[in-house]
Amino acid sequence: MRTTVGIIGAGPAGLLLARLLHNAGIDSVVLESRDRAYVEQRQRAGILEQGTVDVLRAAGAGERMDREGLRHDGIELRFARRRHRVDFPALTGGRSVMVYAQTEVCKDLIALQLKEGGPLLFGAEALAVEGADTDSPRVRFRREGREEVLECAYVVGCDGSYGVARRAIPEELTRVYERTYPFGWLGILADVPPSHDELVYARHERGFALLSMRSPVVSRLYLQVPAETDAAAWSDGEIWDELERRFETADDWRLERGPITAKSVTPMRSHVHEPMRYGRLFLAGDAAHIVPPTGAKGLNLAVGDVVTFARALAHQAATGSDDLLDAYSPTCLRRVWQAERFSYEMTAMLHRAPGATPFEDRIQLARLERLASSRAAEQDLAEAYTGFLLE
Ligand code: RFL
Ligand code: PHB
Repeated sequence: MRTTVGIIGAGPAGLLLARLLHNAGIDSVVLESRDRAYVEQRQRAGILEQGTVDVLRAAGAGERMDREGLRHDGIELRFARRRHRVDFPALTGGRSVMVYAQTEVCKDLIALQLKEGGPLLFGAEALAVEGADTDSPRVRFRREGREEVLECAYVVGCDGSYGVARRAIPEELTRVYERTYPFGWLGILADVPPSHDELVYARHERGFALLSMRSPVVSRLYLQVPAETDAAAWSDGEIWDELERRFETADDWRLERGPITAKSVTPMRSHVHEPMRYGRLFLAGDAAHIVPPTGAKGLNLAVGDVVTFARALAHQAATGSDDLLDAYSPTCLRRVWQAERFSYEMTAMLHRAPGATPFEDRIQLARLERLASSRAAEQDLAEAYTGFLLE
């Protein structure tokens, strides 16, 4: 099998890249190790930056998002039983975000790809990328028990944080920056209308909590828990009790309860792999970088990477110049490090580290007080939350 761009992974990065290349008249083949149902149901991100929304629309993948997505013009910060709203359009000259789940973005892109695009092979597991430093890189993969080879002009590793693509980059050229956190998020889906019409990020002595949503009738909620927590160790009643404590306010706000339909724990990690390119192999999305979910940046960064790659390759095809391909890694890494910084700071501001001292608690509260009383501080958060893609 032969193609121009071999794409490993059909998460948001790989699927959107295939669509952008198709629109630019460049052919590709997507290899995905899991089956379609698994990819469409994997619960993850929920917030799309303004720039991501614009990209999906321009790619012809925004129709259902515009019908069913919920535009959000702010978030609430909750601390010391107080509530503070951050108004995005007022602080950023009109920017907002969209609540539209990653599962839905993937479903829309898969449907488009199968209808109009090139091959998207499920159950096709990439085993290795070979010849990345030559003009004809190859992906060895296994499908239905048989080994096959995909011959490419370029390979893009969109295979997530446990993928194989980055192993093809020699270790001596690689630098990894990493931080693990001593806590994770216990996330639930519940069949109950969200108790607030915008996301609520809560800082509490017992730990962080987040109220999000998937639709007007489905809530998505998270609790900070110690790393290595088993989700099954928490009963539904215990989860609701703990959420109620952490979201508590001085006014009469109430948390509505409902049946919990899914429950899982996500570890928290910051990770950057540099460079994001070796020869004709490019890394995009979680394959190159991980952020803790507090800033809602992971999916949006993946979109930024593939937009940058698709533009660079279209430029190469039109002009014969490799300039933009050569600039891929530094261009992406500038945005990646801003998102790493923002996600790290949001995490530090809102989570309670085990063993935090009273001094550290006070500093955290002072930071939140500053946000609630300084337009400049609030504006910095609003700009970062609504997006780096536009910058
Ligand atoms: P993905 O989605 O992990 O997709 C990688 C795909 O590659 C496949 N694969 C392979 N295929 C073939 N051969 C191999 N050898 C392969 N190895 C792997 C996998 O099966 C998979 O289909 O990476 P991608 O496309 O880079 O997308 C990244 C995003 O999924 C991720 O950054 C976000 O979900 C992060 N994230 C959030 N991001 C946001 O922008 N906003 C949010 O609100 C947000 N919330 C979250 C999140 C992530 C979370 N978790 C579970 C980590 C909330 C949570 C709880
Ligand atoms: C989500 O809805 O899953 C979500 C929202 C905001 C975050 C992280 C996750 O910061």
